[in-house]
Parts: sequence; structure tokens; C-alpha cells
Amino acid sequence: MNLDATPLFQPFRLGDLDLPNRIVMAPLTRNRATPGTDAPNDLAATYYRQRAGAGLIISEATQISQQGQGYIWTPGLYSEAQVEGWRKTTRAVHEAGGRMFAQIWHVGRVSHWSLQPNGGAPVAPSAIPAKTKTFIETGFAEVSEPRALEASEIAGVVRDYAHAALNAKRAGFDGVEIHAANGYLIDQFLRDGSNKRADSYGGGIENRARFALEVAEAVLKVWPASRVGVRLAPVSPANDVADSDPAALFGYLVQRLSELRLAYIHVIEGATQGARDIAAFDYAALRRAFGGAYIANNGYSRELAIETLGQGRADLIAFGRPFISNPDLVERLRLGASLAPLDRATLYGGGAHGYTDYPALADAPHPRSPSPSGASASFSALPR
Ligand code: 8OZ
Repeated sequence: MNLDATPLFQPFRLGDLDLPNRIVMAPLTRNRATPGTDAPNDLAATYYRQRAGAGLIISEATQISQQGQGYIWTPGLYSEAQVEGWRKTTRAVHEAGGRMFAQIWHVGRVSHWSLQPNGGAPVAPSAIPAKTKTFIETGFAEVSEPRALEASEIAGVVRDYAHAALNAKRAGFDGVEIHAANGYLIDQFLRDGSNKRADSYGGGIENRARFALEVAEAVLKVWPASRVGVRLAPVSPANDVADSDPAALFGYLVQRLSELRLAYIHVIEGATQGARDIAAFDYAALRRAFGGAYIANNGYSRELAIETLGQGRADLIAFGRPFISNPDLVERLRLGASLAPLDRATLYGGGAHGYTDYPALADAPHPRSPSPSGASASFSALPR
């Protein structure tokens, strides 16, 4: 179909940033940080620079502390080596004319003792294990049994978010996105299936939203609201979370985030990996409740993106997996060119192959070699 791509290429003012188009590169976990330091390496700078045509790049999820890590070789933003590593990426993206936010992340109970400080238990709002897997040095593993955070520990975790947000600034990012989706720590506090606390962080919606709002307020001490967004996944069951009334919960949260004047909400419509219709949810109501921009995400095709923008149902569209195999996705969407398929075997872990060696259209035809079978240190698709 020959759709007019114009809506995708209208500029957009996000907070106080001018984006040249409506295409956002979604956060994508790639597990290629330097072993030992979890600092992004030079390859990461190349990978993100290749994708700088996006109106906005959001970094892969980046842990705010070692306690916040749940998978092997994901990058952090709490040590000097990690700040130095990210500086190379933000410099490369800026040199290529792009803009980039850091996605700050604490996995909560979605972790394994081998990744935790002193081999301890992962932390969660309540001591309820998630039925989900992670990947560690030896491959896929069941997540470890979590312990409930003491009330007295929560302020320290909030400070870790603020510290990472400050480091994002020092590393040259243009802003931060708070990861409150996909069953990680903030989402675990939000939803009543994973939060059974009896203190002021559990119970009713206002209490369950308290942690998310404290994190947002702490980040706002470091960044102006125009440079802060939040990612939400109101109905996603990813990592074994569920809520009895997502419309009320996320309606309340988004209204409060709107009062904080955040730049955007970034909403996974359905469950990641393209399952858009898993549950009915009124995303338009969420958009109306929020004064800033609405970034829509999940399984958007060029056609659906153009239609959604044309109908005013979103301000920006985030593309995830298509950006992995199409570094020049923006140009391909402009031309209506076909998209290169994803090699799932090189998604998580490994080196340049399946990371920085996907060709741009201009460089094609270059048939890609199949990934070596039994490649070490890379895990194919997550089982969820
Ligand atoms: C895939 C593999 C590991 C983590 C998310 C940060 O779902 C992730 C993630 C995705 O938000």
C-alpha cells in the first residue's frame, strides 16, 4: 500500500526539544555491556550512532544500582566507568544529529542471586516470587526468591534513581525515561498482584502509586520536567504482574504524573513483542488524562503508525525490534521500503554480529551471513 508518510515526518516539540520526526527508537535490551563493569563499550556507541535518524532514541534499560540488575551484561548508570562508557554513546549520537534519553531501571524481584550484591535475595514490594525467567552467565534461569523491602530501605532505592538520573546528565543524555513497565520494581509496587504491603506503599491505589511518584519527584530534582518521561504497560502480564483494576490505577497515576508536568508517557499498548490485543484498555482516556506527549508503542507497522498519527491518537510512535535489524529505519519508513528481518539468535548477548552489522538500505545488497550456530554468550528469545 502506498501510504503518505507525511505524519511520521512532521517535526514535534517534546518538552523543550525539537524532534525532526515522530519516530522514537524504543528501549531494547541487548546484553552487550563490558563484563565486570557493566559499562557500555565502543560498539554501543556505533550501534546507537547508526540509529540516530530517530526523532528520539531511548536507551536500553539501564540499572540504577547493582541491586537493580536482573540480567547479565545489561549496562548500569551508577559507576564512573558506566558514565564514561555512556558518554561515548551520547557523543556519537549527538555528532550524528540525534537526541537520546536514558531509561533508568530497577528490576526488583526479576533477578537472580548471582547478580545481586553479595549473592543476596532480590528485593520486591512483597516476598512473592515471579513466575518468570532471567538470563545469567550460564543461560536461562528461574528468578530467585525475593525478600520484601523494609519501609526504611525505600528512600535509599529512590535515591538510587536520583543518582542514576544525575549520572545520566553527567553522561550527556538529553533526558531520562523512568521504566515503570513490564513487571519491574515500580510496576511491582503499582499492581495489587505483586504488592501486598500493609504500610503506606501498599493497599489502595494512592499507596501503591506512592513509590512511582516518589521516584518521579526525586528525578525532577535533577532534571526539568520537560526532560523526563515515564514508560507504562497498563495491561501487560510480562514478568508475572497483574492488577484488579488497571483503568483506575493507571488513570490515577497518569493524572498525578500530569500534575508534575512530565514531558511524556510512553505506553506499551498490550504486551511487548507485539501482542496488542491481550486485554481491553482505553488508551485514549490515558492520553486525555495527561497534559504532555503520548508515545505509543508495541507492534506498530508503518501503516498503523501513519493512521494513528493521522487520527491524532498519539504524538510519537516508538518502534522496537524493527530498529534492531534496520539501522536506517527512519529512511525506510520514509521510502516505504521493505524492512530487514530480525535475527533472534543475536538479540541478547554477543558482539558486533546482529548488533552493528545490519546494513542500511544504501549499503545493500549485502546478504547477511547466518549467525554461527551454537554462538556462545548469546541467548535466543526470552521465554515469555
Ligand atoms: C527483554 C529482555 C530483558 C529485559 C523490558 C528491560 O522488557 C526489558 C527486557 C526485555 O522492559
